[in-house]
Amino acid sequence: MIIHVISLFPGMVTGPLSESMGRIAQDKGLLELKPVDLRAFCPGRHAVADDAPYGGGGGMVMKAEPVLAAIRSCKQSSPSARVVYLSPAGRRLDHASVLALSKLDSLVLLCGHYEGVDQRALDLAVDEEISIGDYVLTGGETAAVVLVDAVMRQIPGVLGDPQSAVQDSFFGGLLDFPHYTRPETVEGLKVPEVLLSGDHRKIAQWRRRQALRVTRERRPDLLEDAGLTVEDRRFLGDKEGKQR
Ligand code: 4GS
Repeated sequence: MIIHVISLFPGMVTGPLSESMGRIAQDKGLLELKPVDLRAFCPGRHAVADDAPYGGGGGMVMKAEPVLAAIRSCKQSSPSARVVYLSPAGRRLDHASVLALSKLDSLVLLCGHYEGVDQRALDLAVDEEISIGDYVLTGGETAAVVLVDAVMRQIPGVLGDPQSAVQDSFFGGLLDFPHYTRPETVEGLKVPEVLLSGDHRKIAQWRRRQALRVTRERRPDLLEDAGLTVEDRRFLGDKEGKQR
């Protein structure tokens, strides 16, 4: 997958993604991150990227022409790329949209700084706006890192163990079950006995039930779409498949 990242501070995106799984995904050739320095598309000796807003008020607005030129230069090498602008006004990122994005060949991520980007650039060249949550960042770069991180781990071959992407939270619509590793006792707290039993059927059932319990406690809203089995419902004490 090719992901172009257009930003005035492209290192804010390439830096974090050059470590850990981002490094591995790129070294394996499964993710090609292409930082695009918006400054290179700003004209004049001072390469001005932003200007005061029409209508007055505080802050600065990123100029339309450099943004349009940068997006079009990405589209020259990736004509079918989907252009995404990271913004709190976008549709909230969730597991379903991450999965859908991971199936694309190429993406262009536009990261705004300051107050935002001239609306005309968005109207002309952006396919979709995506938000990573209801809060305000200083720039779209950290949001782009979150999006790329979540998307790349769904690309087949990025995770060493393909089961990891399948088993984690939100796959199957439930939160993750608790995990334990050595030693058997930490400050008096023991590993649940069943995990030492070697009985894989019982362990799978315990994990499923823990996931159901944690999800009911913390995110009961998720149970609606989790596709619960009859056995799941029986465990939750939900005979009619309704009352919880
Ligand atoms: C987000 C967000 C964001 C909005 C960028 C104000 C600088 C900032 N982007 N999800 N201008 N939340 N962007 O806060 O994506």
